[in-house]
Amino acid sequence: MIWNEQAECGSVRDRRAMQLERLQWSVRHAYEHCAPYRAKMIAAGVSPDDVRTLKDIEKLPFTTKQDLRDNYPYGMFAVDMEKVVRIQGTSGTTGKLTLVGYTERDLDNWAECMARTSASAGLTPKSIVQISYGYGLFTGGLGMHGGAEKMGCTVIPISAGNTERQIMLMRDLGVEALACTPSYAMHLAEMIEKMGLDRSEFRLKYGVLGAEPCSEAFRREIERRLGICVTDIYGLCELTGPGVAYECAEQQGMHINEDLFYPEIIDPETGRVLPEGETGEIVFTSLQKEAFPVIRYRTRDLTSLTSEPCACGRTTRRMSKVLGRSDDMIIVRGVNVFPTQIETILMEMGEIAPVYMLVVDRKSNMDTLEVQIEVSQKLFGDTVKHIEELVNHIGERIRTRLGVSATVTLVEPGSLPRSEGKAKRVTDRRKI
Ligand code: DLL
Repeated sequence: MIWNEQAECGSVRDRRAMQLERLQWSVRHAYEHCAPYRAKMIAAGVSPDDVRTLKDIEKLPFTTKQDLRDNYPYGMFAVDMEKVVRIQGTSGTTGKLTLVGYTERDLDNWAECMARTSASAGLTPKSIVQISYGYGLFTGGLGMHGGAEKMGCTVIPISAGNTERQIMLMRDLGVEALACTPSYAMHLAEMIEKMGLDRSEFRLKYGVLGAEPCSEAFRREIERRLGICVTDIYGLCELTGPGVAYECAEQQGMHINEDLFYPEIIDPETGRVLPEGETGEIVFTSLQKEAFPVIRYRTRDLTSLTSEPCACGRTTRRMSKVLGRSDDMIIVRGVNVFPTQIETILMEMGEIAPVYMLVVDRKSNMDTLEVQIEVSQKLFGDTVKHIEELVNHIGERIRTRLGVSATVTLVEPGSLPRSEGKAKRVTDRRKI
């Protein structure tokens, strides 16, 4: 189902004209009401009057996480506090929190984005939705909540945690859609199997799963184990939260809510704007945000854009699944490795549980990479010879595909930590 024909399926020409008008408003709004934006534009020798075409956006300076940190907590707000009705923040646990604000209209726009997202994932006003994203400063819970309620779904705001109770409610209430991170969905699937419950006792059909990178193979495994269709959703609190982009049933990348967010892909090293189709860092400019406008915000997320038509009928540009954050990328002896690349290899093996941890260390000035993988219960009782073969095979695939050698360690089922929110896939001991 399409929630907003005009915004999602309208003509591209009309959309570009609307984007330009909104971009001009947004840049002026930031310049006039937010001192750090004004200072940066003046230093770069540009003013809002210089934005005459969409391409002129490239004249504007980038905004980084550091700018947000330097102006913590209210320095980047562009309206009086009496207009700010909500504060949310990042899920990050290190360093200063990133806090953002919303006006009433910002919240309406956010709920609109999430209603589009929910409709695109298959939800209808009849759906019962279990929201297992965390509620609180993290935008997952309240973001999904606003959109699902706006579309008229029955919402269960259970938040993350207490997995057994989640499963009982899911079964007893006939939940049709689950909203949480992919890693938590996988954990729920494992627990359902462990509790000896049968899938036929559940009415689950859809998963609205995002907030962390997830390989295509990991998605398929969740779909198989829970018997659902999984759509990916993307966002970050700096821009609003979830709902910046969302997949449709075609599962061919995420449609960007282009009436509200203007995307660009840049080379993370040089800052040069890259042509469509190339992979780089996605940068967003908000087009209507009042309380917390963002101009060319560097997300650090690596992806690519396409404007190829999509079979669903939406005409918005799509971003591919996020490969990872440039700061999640580990560099092992000069080779760039993303957890999702290792995940793809592991998932192909079939015999291991989809739970793993990459441990990077430095011994005698050499980087080492250890891939710890949980074996499945079935394999746990298997012959030593078979297990050795499996270990060699995984190591070989990592070496040939990624060009880096790794020690593969199989660990007992259930021994690696499970996450109720975003999974931690890397332990980098070099930084300790
Ligand atoms: O994670 C917002 C969100 C909540 C998105 C629920 C989707 C679902 P932050 O806590 O600010 O906001 O973290 C934002 O998470 O820059 C990406 O690195 C990562 N991320 C978010 N969605 C995806 C996704 C929320 N679908 C950071 N795939 C972003 C990969 C994602 N990474």
